[in-house]
Amino acid sequence: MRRAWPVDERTFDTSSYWIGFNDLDGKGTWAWTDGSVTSYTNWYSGEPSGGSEHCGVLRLSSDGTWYDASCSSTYGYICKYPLNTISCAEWKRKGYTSNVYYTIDPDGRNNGVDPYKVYCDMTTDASTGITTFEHQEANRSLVAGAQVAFSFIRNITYGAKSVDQVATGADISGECYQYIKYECHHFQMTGSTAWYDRDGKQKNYWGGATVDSGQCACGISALDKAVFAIV
Ligand SMILES: [Ca+2]
Ligand SMILES: [Ca+2]
Repeated sequence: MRRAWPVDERTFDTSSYWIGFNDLDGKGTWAWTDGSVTSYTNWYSGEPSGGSEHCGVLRLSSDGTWYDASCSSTYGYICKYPLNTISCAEWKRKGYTSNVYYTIDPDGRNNGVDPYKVYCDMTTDASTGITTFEHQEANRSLVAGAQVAFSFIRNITYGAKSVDQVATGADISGECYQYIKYECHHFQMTGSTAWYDRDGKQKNYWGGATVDSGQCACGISALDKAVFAIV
């Protein structure tokens, strides 16, 4: 059975929505825009009233029942899309290739975290879609006046998404990465700087360094040179 789809009322300032149901075939047969015909309808009493009205509208003010209206009227619209899509990669497999926001639910419908919107990069990698979790710290932060170790702290948040939602999305990903760049000068990194993972565990290694090495990339490359010198 086909039902009316949920309406995001924040998106449209209107109470009527085109639903893609019409009888424009000239035979008076009501069908969806993809050509499919359904036995399920939800017409308001007395509708469709016909005449010059050939396009179906859903009205929130009438409990979501349908009316036929003139196809040239301006209303909001409701689009059909697959439910239970877990990632941008799956959206792409389903044929969606635009770089826009999509709704994903990494741990499945009616299970775990609620669905949420992410930006899908469908073009950088031709073979898959990349799920992007945007956060508020994409730009450099000026650190002023922090003298004591660990005295400057920056929390990273991902918009309206909870840590569990982001973590669930990361957990199902084949690869997942996030850059944290440390650009301070004349400051001792070891024992003075750290980042914290989703569980609050302190991590003391930085970009390009081995996990838990307590190093940054330049520390690792300097170590490599020393080893080669000995050999
Ligand atoms: Ca009507
Ligand atoms: Ca879920």
